[in-house]
Amino acid sequence: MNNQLPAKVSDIFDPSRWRTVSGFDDFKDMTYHRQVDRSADGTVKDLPTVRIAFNRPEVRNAFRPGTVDELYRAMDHARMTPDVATVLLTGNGPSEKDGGHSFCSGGDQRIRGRDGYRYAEGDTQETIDPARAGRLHILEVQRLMRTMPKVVIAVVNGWAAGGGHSLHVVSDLTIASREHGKFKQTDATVGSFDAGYGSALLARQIGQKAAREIFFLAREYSAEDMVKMGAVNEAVDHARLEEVALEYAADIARQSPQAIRMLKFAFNLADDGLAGQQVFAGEATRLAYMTDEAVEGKEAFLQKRDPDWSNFPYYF
Ligand code: S0N
Repeated sequence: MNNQLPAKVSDIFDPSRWRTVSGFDDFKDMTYHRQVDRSADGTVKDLPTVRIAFNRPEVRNAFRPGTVDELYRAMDHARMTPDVATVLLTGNGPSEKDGGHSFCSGGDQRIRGRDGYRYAEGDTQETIDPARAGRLHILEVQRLMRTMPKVVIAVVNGWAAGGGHSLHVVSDLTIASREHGKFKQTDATVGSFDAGYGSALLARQIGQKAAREIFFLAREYSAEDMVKMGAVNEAVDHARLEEVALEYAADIARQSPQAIRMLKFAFNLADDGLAGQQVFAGEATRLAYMTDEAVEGKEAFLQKRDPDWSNFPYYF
């Protein structure tokens, strides 16, 4: 375990509360931290929250394909870490260049080509790896956030624009900085459109008229505006944003992990159609495997006999 105090990556990041997650030292565009409790005797204990953050404040935390690869890796690692209950998704900064605060401003427009996104600045049609060209794989991250059995909280410390706005929409909860949290759906302004969760799920959350206003007019909204619309859970003093996010995470960690999983998948089910049903049903099947009845079915097969269901009623 890497127990060193991490570097201070944002104005509200308290290094004493975190350790850098090892195995992710190659990250260029993201940071990945695990919450810890550091006792006076030097003992460091992991707590059940991770912090995944965009780390390109000079471009308002816009994502390029490499950023999305790193985001996916961190999110998937959090998904598979059994003692992690909550993921805080946020942005580092502010920008050293102009002091601007940002959560995420969506796809990096400097590398957008006619056929999607170049992998990096300088890539050309000739040099780009075709397997990596034109990828909109931020949608894979959205699906992972939506289906992972953990609570994802968008901690909106600055601008949430374009594809960054969609990431807050797909998060389970959103808390935002009262002073710096700003929301603007710029997709249509730059000829882009998230016609999936970013728009349709937003309409389910806040209603059709409000969602259409956000997309069609591309206006700027404050954290307080978004709380009134029902798109944000709470507007918080900027200095306390990360602390409040950790209070949310502590409350979540007090609940039954099984109950949280089932509730998240139940909330998703109706809006996600058969894909939502599949995720919910997978968890129900996993629970069923833990019953004596399911064990009897498996044992009967392995013992080459008929199953005996007599101990298992059809009606409770
Ligand atoms: C965020 C905004 C409103 C902030 O304004 P502010 O504070 O005035 O800052 P600026 O001076 O504008 O910005 C500071 C510097 O940062 C650069 N920059 C900002 N955002 C980006 C960006 N997205 N890409 C590249 N650079 C960015 C500025 O250029 C500036 O740099 P310098 O100092 O060098 O001039 C404001 O910045 C803003 O409106 N940003 C653009 C927001 C935007 O339109 N984002 C893209 C929207 N589309 C997507 O995100 C698509 C996402 C996606 O992948 C997708 C998903 C589903 C389906 C389709 C797609 C698809 O790709 O099409």
